[in-house]
Amino acid sequence: MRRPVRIAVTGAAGAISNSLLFKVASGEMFGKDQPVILQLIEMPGRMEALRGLAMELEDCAYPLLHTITLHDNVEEGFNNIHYALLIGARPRGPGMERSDLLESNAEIFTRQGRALNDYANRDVKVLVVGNPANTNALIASRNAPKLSPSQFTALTRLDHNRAKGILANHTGANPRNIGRIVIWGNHSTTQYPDLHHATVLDEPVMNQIDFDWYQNVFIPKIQNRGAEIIEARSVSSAASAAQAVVDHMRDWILGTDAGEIVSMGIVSDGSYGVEKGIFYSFPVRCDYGRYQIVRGLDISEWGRERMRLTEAELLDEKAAVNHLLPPETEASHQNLSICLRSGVTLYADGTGPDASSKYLTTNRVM
Ligand code: NAX
Repeated sequence: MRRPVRIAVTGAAGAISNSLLFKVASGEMFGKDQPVILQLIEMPGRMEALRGLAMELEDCAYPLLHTITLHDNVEEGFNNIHYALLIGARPRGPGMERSDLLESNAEIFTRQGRALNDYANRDVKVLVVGNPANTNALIASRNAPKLSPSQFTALTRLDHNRAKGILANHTGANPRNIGRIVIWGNHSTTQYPDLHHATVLDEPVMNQIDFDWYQNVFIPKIQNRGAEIIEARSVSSAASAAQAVVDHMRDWILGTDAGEIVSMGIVSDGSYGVEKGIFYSFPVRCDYGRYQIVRGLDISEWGRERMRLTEAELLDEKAAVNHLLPPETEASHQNLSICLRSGVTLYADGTGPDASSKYLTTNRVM
């Protein structure tokens, strides 16, 4: 049995966490031999609800659930953590403009980035779920100068899984036999769900589906799936989002299946011509806690246009929160090549951010 890992979850009494925490505690995320310590964080007014949830977790008597601690602030909740699942965010209220939403979440994620910088384990791996997820990840990452941008990711796995499920339904294939789907860009309606590299039973998907269906039915369906679910059940996707969080983290830490590609929102290093320094969903492969962008996929002009559209939206979002992005972390986000040892940012000259820092030290046991 391994030593327990510490996992912080914000928005821990919310709908996604209500599904997620039971999966994490039962070993679905990091495996049946990995004990977990859950450091659960909520708003002060939600602590009673969180206490109730913690009691339910305790009542499941999960063998892997080592400890639960409850916190009403991130500075305490992020202490020594190895993983951060940033789910809590300010929802869009009536009459609220998109820029207001960006701004109010920017404050939350600025504070969380700083707290990760100051209190988390140096090797912490962060997944941002709360919307706007890509730009919230950027804000958190830019506010954590001691951490590498490659330690921050945004969730686009739900879009990836949606694409797989809907394609499986359309083709009659088992989702297990579908691979190499790519979600490019933002977790929003501008995302580009790309099936040009996807396969069903190792045969190209594009030979098996009608292009009109792909363009006019499939793509808008994936882009608008979140809204469709809200319309049907009056609340947003929760169980499927929790499953996507598990899949994202499991693949990141334990590795993707051989030959498989998954989609993760990560800081752009300029691959595929995407502007550096924004959090953009790319095709990646993971191995031992590292991720690497899958390079060399052929992109048609038709696909490029869609990639640029979602990139433009992310650049707009970045511009809207630019005043909250500290200039001191601009260079590490612009001049980055993601090293095979994830968690380490190399600058173009091959050095790390500060040769004298304890950057490479870690006390993570896994
Ligand atoms: P809920 O409203 O059910 O729960 C959110 C919880 O977060 C609440 O209990 C609230 O008190 C808490 N919270 C808010 N600000 C906090 C802070 N600063 N620190 C700690 N806790 C805080 O929402 P839920 O359905 O769980 O969704 C959470 C977030 O995920 C939303 O922003 C939502 O838009 C986003 N989603 C992102 C997805 C993605 O694929 N990236 C998909 C699912 C989901 O829509």
